[in-house]
Amino acid sequence: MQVYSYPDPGTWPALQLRPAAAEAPQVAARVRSIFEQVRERGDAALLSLATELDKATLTSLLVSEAEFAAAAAQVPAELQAAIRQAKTNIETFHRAQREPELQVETMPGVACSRRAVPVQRVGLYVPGGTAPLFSTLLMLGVPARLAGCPEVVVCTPPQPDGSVSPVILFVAQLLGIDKVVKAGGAQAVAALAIGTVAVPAVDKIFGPGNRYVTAAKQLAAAEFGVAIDMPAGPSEVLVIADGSANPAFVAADLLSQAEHGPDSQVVLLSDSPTIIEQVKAELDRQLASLPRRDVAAQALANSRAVLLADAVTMLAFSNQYAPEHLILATDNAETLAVQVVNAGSVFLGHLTPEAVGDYASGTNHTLPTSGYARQYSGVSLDSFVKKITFQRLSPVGLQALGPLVETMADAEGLAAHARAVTLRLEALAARPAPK
Ligand code: HSO
Ligand code: ZN
Repeated sequence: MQVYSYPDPGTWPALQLRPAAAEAPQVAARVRSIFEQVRERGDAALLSLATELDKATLTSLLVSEAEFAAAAAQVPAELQAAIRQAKTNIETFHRAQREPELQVETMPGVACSRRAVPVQRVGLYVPGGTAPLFSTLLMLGVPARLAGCPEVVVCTPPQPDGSVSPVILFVAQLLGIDKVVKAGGAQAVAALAIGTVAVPAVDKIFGPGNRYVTAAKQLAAAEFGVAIDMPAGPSEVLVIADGSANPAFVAADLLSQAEHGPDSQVVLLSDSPTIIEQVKAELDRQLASLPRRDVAAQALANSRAVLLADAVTMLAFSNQYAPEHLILATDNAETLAVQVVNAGSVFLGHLTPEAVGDYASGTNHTLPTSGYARQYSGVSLDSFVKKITFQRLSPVGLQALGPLVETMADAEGLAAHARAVTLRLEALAARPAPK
């Protein structure tokens, strides 16, 4: 981890560059070619890409009933209980996000309303590979179910033996999801966007993934008329640690992001040179005992510690970086939190590791990365609904509003618009007056 001391704000953008950005053009080209293959050969392309990229020879793309039936017995009771509690917490937080139908009379006789309606077909991408992230299925499946999305399809990469992690299947069953497709990476996103025999095309694709998945989602959104939750890419965390921080806790938090992938990024900001030194020492110490130390070490090589003058400067840096996860490892976290304007999810104080949000506090872990926290929110119940507006005019409403609309339509030179009102006003005028 490189240390930068009191860098001039003019150099901050260079320090805030995400490692993935540099390779974006090659990734985009590869993803485009995968979309072509899926478009041309459908399920056959998914099967051959599973062999090529996941090293899995599949007999079927869909998880079978027998595979579902065998799943729960392979999940230890303790893990099942933890998953059930996490599901409850995520449900509690996301259910509270429901909004009642909005009904407003803007003028007498002009009734406007807005109702949340579920996105009808959703595709949930669950990362697999070296670490099958069943927690992601909870984070996407729970709000999809609460929103009432009628069709839910899960895609997740097969393991080399052609199976899907039993924990993922256990969670799918808990959520009542029976369509799980053994497809990962850009090809899964392509299938969800284009549709194949095994994989229905969907209206919106959700889920985090590596840069191929992220690039595929962006292509799906740009050229295939599919919505995406957000460009969620390699995971990242920024920790603001002042003199009150516990260096071992901070190092553990940094490593918990670093172990996600070699392109993950972790950033440490501190106003204390001592804390930076202690965290660095802890990183070395803790790294040695991690099973995924090779991955974490590569991510750390791309990562930075920045010594800054004070809390105000650290927050300015963080807001400019717009981290996916922001940990405020300070005694006065609440005071700092008020000043956060760009971040996906924020973890306050010394006892709130990012890991609790990744699994079970109740907040969603599908969050904007790569600086998109400047304009995107993380996944929430809202991500699974559209808000449809309705309006109805009574005779009184039309008589009040109609003449204004005629005037405005005339002024825009749109005579048919004006006539749509005029004809109705004339019909009203011709009616006998109500007794
Ligand atoms: N930190 C990841 C989510 C995750 N962590 C899943 C563990 N499992 C992206 O926010
Ligand atoms: Zn994580």
